[in-house]
Amino acid sequence: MRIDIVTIFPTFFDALDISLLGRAREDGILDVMVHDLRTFTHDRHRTVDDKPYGGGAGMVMKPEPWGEALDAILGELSEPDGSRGGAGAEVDGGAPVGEVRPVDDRHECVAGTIVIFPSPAGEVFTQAMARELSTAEHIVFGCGRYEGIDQRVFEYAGSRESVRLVSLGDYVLNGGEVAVMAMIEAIGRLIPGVIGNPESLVEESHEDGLLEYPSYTKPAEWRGYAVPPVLTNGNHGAIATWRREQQLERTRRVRPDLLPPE
Ligand code: 6GU
Repeated sequence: MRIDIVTIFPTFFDALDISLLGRAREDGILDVMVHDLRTFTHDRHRTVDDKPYGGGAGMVMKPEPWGEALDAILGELSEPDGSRGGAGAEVDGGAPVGEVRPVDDRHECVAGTIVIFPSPAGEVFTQAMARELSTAEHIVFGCGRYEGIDQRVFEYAGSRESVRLVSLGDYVLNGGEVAVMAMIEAIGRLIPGVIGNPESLVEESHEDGLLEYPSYTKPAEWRGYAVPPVLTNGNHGAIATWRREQQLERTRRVRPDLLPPE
């Protein structure tokens, strides 16, 4: 998978060299390129923001550097008839910006390139969305800062490729960088070959719609706390039943919203 990230804080993504994803990059499974949005400016101060039309607090990211960055990554529009010029710029409909598409279908695949703008105004990122995006050939992440990006950037990007606005959840971050790191980790670890033991992916929180069961290792007693006896008896049927009960009890207690309506 190829990933391009556009940001005004490129060093934020230095951490991608570490650990599991760093290995995937060395192995050629993941090809990540980070682009500094300011390299697509032309003024002395490398300005990326301006005051909002209509007034209001904060600053808005200007469209011109974003347009140039997207053209550099997606390829220039070379043909006057509007057909696509650049590498990876397959005609893919260009879904309307912010359109909510079904993500709970595990078999859905992403053809070609998708452009993702992290935004608290987007659809919420889920494990199902991570699974779907792990099938993409090419993901472009556009990290906004300040009060947001000029709306026309989303429309232009949507004229080139599929675009989605994606939120991590119902709270506010200062910019998209932390959200993109989280999304890349969630997506990257689902790409075949990134995780050594794919079976470890199966029994995780959210993969079966429930939270995961509690885990224990030696010693059997520690500081007066015992491991639940069912786990030490070697009865695999009883262990499976107990783990399922624990998953259901935990999910009912802290995440009842994940359970089907009764
Ligand atoms: Cl994706 N971006 C920002 N700025 N804030 C967020 C978010 C994204 N998701 C939750 N809060």
